[in-house]
Amino acid sequence: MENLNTIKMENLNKYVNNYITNKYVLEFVNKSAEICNPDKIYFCDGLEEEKKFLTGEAVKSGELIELNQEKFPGCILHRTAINDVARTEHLTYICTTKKEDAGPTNNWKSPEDAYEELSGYFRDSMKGRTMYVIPFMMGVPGSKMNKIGVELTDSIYVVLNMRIMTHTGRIVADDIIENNFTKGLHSKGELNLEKRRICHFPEDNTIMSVNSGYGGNVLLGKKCLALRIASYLSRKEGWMAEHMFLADIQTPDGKKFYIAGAFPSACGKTNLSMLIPPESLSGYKVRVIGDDIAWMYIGDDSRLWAINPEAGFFGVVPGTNIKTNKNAMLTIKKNTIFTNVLLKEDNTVWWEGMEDPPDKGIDWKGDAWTKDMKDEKGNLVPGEHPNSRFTAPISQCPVVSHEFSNSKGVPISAILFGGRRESVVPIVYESFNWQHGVFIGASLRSETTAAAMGVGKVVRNDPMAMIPFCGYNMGDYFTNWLDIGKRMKFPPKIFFVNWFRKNREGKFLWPGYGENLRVIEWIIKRCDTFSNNKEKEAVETPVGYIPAADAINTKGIEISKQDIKELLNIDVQEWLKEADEIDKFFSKFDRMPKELIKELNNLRERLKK
Ligand code: OXD
Ligand code: MN
Repeated sequence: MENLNTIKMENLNKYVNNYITNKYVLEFVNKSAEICNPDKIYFCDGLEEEKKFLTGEAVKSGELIELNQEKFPGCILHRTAINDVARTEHLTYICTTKKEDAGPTNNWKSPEDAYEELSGYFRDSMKGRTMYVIPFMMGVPGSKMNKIGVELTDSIYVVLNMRIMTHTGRIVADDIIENNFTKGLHSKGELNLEKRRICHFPEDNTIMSVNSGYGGNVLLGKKCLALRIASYLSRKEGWMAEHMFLADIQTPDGKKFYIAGAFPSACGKTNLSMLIPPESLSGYKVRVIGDDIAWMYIGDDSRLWAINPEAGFFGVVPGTNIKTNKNAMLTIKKNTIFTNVLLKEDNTVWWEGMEDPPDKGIDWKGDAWTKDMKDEKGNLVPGEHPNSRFTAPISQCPVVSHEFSNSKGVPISAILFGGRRESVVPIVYESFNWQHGVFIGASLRSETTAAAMGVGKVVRNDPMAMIPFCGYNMGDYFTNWLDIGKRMKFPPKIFFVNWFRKNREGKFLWPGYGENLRVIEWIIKRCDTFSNNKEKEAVETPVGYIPAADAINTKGIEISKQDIKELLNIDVQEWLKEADEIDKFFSKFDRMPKELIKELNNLRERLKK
């Protein structure tokens, strides 16, 4: 093989199972091997036998625990290091030549400095280990949106996750044309938090991640490629890469609506995308297309179309149970990787709320655990980590939409932005138009969750739920949204939803979960161009349209008129303060589009009237 001539014999001798001939891929492997110095270089083919073989290796080394195969066929458990349980946003960088291209919301390093620092951390990091080469594809087979990457990693956990989350192996390798792929290099290194770095080089189409083994930091197809690198590319190429679920909703009279929704991490995208309709709305069918990422483009019909570039769910475990999300529970009964949950004595898994607690087990840290164990403050010790996860194929979900594998994607009727807000923000409101909708997305604020390490619980600005994931200057990102709007004749309507509003006693006002379909029903009616009573169902307020008094169907739930009123309440003084917070955030940007400043001024004027 001619291409192999360029590769040092020393590295060639390490090759196992190589079937790749693309010279650029081999060059990348070779160069990375020079630095990381693995014992072996194994080319993943993605075949079923390989999964068995790698799982066996990882079970032998203790990286994975095989679960009870009768009760959980094909399932395994992994425990991360205690200092490595969530995305580390403060150690995540966008490395562009000019600092202003990363913008005020990203950590920045110059590519030169970053490569130099990283080569130190990667030096000999794979000594005594195998480097796994994973060709992967983000997208839907046959879609023109697809992107290809090659991830090199020293973690079998990563290989097995990537097999679920993306399309990997031989079926992908043939599609790599020349140098047209994202290069991803990952090493667990020493899992040293001080030396952890998740670096993106959008100008070089490269990602480097070191000293972490946590999914969001190391499954490089997901947040790193499908959001950060893809968002950068989408700006150049005129499309959008978004942190959104995609759901297929069928009304009782058979109409179809596809909705996309951007909520920050751990705010219920997975639950909403596969919810079970309550009895009084049982004529509806909700089917999932995606739970985390959407790639959106303008179709020939001048509407916005979307695909889910992922093949798996990397879902949050706590709060998932038969009552809150039966479809997720059925999805994760087989071929699932659990991370940081409790291991029971019968080699099955448990987490708070899943079912009655076992008497004892081994907790996520690997320590013996009993159900009445308390910490120094007298609180019960949880068996699982608050950001424990499941990785499972989307195809296993009982309500997977057949559109999941449609390479064209689906036309979007409504975009939802959502956040976790105890007060101020009503349960739902609708924008006046696309530009105002972009403003609503850009001013999204939400309480932080356990999905990111070390941010505490605060309300933070999280435009379009993309603050941790936008791979370039967010001012330019807003301009991209506005530009896309200008290019569409039939843009989707844009809404904001907030399931988390509380009353004065600190209790949630809205039951949430499946009942959220009641709000979705109102949204759908607003999007239905053939519905003749939509005007009657909404009231104009300074922040947008809200449902009229009886427009949300409450048949079958106990909720007082007063609570509904509170859920829809817009307090002018609170909103003026909200506008000040938005203003403070917007003023960080040199590149804030003037249209959004105008929208902020308009909001203030409407509130003052
Ligand atoms: C995720 C996240 O894992 O947003 O999806 O953290
Ligand atoms: Mn996410």
